[in-house]
Amino acid sequence: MAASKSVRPPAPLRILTAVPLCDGHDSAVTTINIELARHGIEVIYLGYHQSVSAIARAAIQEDVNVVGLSSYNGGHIVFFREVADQLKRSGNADIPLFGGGGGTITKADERVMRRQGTDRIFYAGTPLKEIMAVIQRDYARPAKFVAKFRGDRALARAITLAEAGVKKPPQTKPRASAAPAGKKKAFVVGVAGPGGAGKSTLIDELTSRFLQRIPGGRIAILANDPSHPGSGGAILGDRVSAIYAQDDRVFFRSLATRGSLTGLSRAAPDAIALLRGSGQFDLILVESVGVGQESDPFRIFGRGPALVDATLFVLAPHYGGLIQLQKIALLNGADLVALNKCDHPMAHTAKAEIQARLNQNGKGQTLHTTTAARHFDAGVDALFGALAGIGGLDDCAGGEKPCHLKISP
Ligand code: B12
Ligand SMILES: Nc1nc2c(ncn2[C@@H]2O[C@H](COP(=O)(O)OP(=O)(O)O)[C@@H](O)[C@H]2O)c(=O)[nH]1
Ligand SMILES: [Mg+2]
Repeated sequence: MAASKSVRPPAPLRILTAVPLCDGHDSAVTTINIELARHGIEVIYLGYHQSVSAIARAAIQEDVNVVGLSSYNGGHIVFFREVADQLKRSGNADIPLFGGGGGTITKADERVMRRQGTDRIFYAGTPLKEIMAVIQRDYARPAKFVAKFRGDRALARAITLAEAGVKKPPQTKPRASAAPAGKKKAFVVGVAGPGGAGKSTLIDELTSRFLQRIPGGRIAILANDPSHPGSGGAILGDRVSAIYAQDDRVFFRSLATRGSLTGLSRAAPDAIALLRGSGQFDLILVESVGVGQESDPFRIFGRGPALVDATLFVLAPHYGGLIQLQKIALLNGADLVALNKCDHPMAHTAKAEIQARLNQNGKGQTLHTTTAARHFDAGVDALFGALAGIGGLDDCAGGEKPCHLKISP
């Protein structure tokens, strides 16, 4: 029987989870995250030791249905109140807050916390099934346009509507890619590469260079992560690596693929257009999910209009040998190629092999060698310089410097 076209499956619920400042108890929230994703929920996990402003900023930019904090080390009465207050002060009091914390948060604490803006506390011994049922019952709601939203929340909601496939009112229609007069014209870079190569870590380090070198500039990051094909849920973990995204000059948004097999969410083209059209960003970095040999997430090979202005392909030394390298289509078209994890002993050989592969292309592609896990890495400096040079971001474009390979004896 043909499925009815008019029935749209409800958009997955999006929840931000985090552990407060000075608290490293992340085992509980990790269990909860997995369970939420198993129940079809998209989880944006911020990590442990997170500040009030980092949590509020992430909740706004991710446009979540609810914030869930896991708190064990005490201080919860003040901390939860501050998160609720910060959301309220920024005009986002509609984002509810709940939490859990084993034996630390008492019933008496909860009564005070409820008066101060916390919705509820899940206590020790509450079955996970019950927690999931309550969350689905009380926090799922259809995405709607809200005229009073301002700033990052308005932008975030427009992206949510694009993700949900909701017809947008005229005010939120993505504008053409050219920025309106007097506004910034963003340089959009697609970042692709196998899962685990260090794309997110590298993006974070590039963000730090941007913040240092482009005073007053604003950067957006669109991080695509896979949805679970069975449950439809997802753990959108790219924000955990995003140390430098804790800055109001950074707009960070996670997108789940929701069944799209291109390496990007189906909403990514609209989201990119919305970010470009906002006229407030100098640089937009779009991270694909971990891509395979035939992937072309940014349409650089002519199947439809290209989504980005330039492409960065990131590899780690474990790509599996020369033959594997030959098969990676994006190495033919990427404007910039980075060999990351140059602290690994295999990096030396990998550098020679990838360089030979790029030489065969005959396009003058430069191979950048980076160690994104290390702050102040000279290879990342050089990569940012090259990127800024192509994008005309400033005059800080530098030459490629060799990375400091730590080759084992
Ligand atoms: C495991 C544990 C540790 C592990 C943490 C491992 C990790 N990576 O998380 C280790 C051994 C490392 C550790 C270290 C410490 N710990 Co400790 N730890 C615990 C312990 C025994 C269990 C916590 C836990 O994970 N439980 C498992 C979860 C799944 O069960 P639950 O808590 O019942 O959770 C339920 C609900 O609360 C809810 N929930 C919880 N979070 C969330 C979040 C969301 C979004 C939702 C929806 C629901 C939800 O879900 C569950 C449903 O049943 C507690 C004691 C306790 N009973 O709470 C002490 C405890 C929290 N630790 C304590 C202390 C003091 C410490 C240390 C300071 C010890 C030290 N001196 O070094 C350090 C601090 C570490 C740090 N960096 O913060 C104290 C805190 C006292 C206080 N608040 O005043 C406690 C209470 C022990 C005690 N009685 O003294 N700890
Ligand atoms: N040794 C080493 N590890 C790195 C480097 N860059 C990233 N990593 C680690 O590699 C893992 C995957 O990184 P991530 O940025 O999430 O990869 P992605 O899947 O490509 O986005 C993380 O544990 C990072 O800390 C690096 O230069 N050297
Ligand atoms: Mg990533």
